[in-house]
Amino acid sequence: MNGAESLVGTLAAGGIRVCFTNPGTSEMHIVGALDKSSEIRCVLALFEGVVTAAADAYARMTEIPASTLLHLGPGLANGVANLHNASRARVPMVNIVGQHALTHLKYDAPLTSDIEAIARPYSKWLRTSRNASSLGRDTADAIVAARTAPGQIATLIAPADAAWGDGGTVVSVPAALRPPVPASDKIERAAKMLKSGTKTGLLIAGNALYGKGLKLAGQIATATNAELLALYNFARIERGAGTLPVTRIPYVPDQAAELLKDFRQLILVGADAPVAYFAHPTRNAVLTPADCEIHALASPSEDYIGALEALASEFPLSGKEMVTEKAERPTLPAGPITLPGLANAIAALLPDGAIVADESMTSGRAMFSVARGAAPHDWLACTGGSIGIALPQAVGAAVACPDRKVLCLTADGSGMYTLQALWTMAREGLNVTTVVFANREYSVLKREFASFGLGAPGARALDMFEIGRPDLDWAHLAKGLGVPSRKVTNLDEFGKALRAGFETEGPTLVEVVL
Ligand SMILES: Cc1ncc(C[n+]2csc(CCOP(=O)(O)OP(=O)(O)O)c2C)c(N)n1
Ligand SMILES: [Mg+2]
Repeated sequence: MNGAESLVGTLAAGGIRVCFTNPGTSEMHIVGALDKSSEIRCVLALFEGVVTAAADAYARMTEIPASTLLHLGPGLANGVANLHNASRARVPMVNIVGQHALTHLKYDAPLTSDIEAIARPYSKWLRTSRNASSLGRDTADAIVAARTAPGQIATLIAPADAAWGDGGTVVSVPAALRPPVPASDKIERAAKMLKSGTKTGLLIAGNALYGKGLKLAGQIATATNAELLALYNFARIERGAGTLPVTRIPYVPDQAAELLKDFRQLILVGADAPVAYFAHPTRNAVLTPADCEIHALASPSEDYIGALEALASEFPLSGKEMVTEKAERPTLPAGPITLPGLANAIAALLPDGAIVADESMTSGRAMFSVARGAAPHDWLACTGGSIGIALPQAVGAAVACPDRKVLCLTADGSGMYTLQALWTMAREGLNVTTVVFANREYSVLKREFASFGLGAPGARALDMFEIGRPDLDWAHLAKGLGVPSRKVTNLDEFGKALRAGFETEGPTLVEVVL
């Protein structure tokens, strides 16, 4: 077999079932090998930023890496912003990036670039294959690296002559190893902190925010009165009626500091200590009080669930009932569009088991808390602050979980970075309902400008914050990309359109004119 066939065979042998792709000439033999493989579903996206965010969300929902297929340096570079978000989400991912035949590099042909230099900042594992006989082994190593806890981005650069050359073999991939449980002194210190009676937060991340991990964290919180916290930029949280309440630290630094001001102890499980997204000339970057003791119970490369199991064994519930979110669906609002009204409508109509990909920005600040008592669901956030994630995230979540409804909440500015995702939703018939909050501006940037005391923005600044003139017509853009859509101007229409979206097979889009 040729190298490309060994690459694809090894991906399949390593349990990879999906490849989000945007290939080019240098990847043709890999395309040929994918063409013959019935084990890997290929999902084409029309921009690489869609590819990488879709692979990210797929991994958030399945804990299994997706592969990507990207064209040389420029293709990879187009995908880098959402690779940044994926690296912050700490997900597993196997990128396959084509390279010219090694014999071709000396010509410095137009598409030649330093691919390793582009990949390095976002790849915990990076290798350029040398020849066909090494491609299978390199692919297996990439999968092992991607699955190394908590999940890593592995980038394999596959030269065209390695792909078309003979002598490839499919290499078996060892089962994923469970990461190490933190040393006992780390667990003992956390237990001591929790027994002290001081106000303590358990700041959890990764797989501690859903399933077994969240239940264990909830047991500890119930038994000790600690509060479960998540960073604003969490990857995925299981929430809604019957789930364990987790408080999200707000984005706005003053609000975050206010929330955290009484905590004297913070125990981190896979999470970083909370800091402001940006520096400010006069405000603290660190969001916890100066005298707050911070202890990393489990670092990102350790076993969060193992750590929580060990800690929970010190805190039996002893008959105490776990506090869970009460079912609380708001009544469906009517009348003019308001942000609370939109939040209530979404919480009222959210289907059981929905996945919410949230980049609602300033329009959605209240949505997360309003939906706490809605039907049980998973919520995906933007982990790295690089906007343009939610639409492709919805693609990845829908491919990962075809039996669940996906709600994509996107602001109009953010949505424009990766609106090509709508085409993939249409092409693949994905059950995604997209809501676009069309406020015709980069609203958050106006707020940021004000937060620096820069006064009223002048005409040139306003031109950088306002995205009207011309107004984006999302309903038409969606139709042009194959997604049925509606523009709504009041809450009655919004409720109807949202409900219809959830009931429709395949994607729909609702443009909310604000
Ligand atoms: C890749 C990237 N480019 C630029 C920015 C800077 N930025 C942050 S928010 C924002 C605009 C957000 O506007 P929109 O999505 O419409 O949300 P709104 O603030 O209007 O609610 C921009 C340009 C960024 N975070 N990431
Ligand atoms: Mg906007």
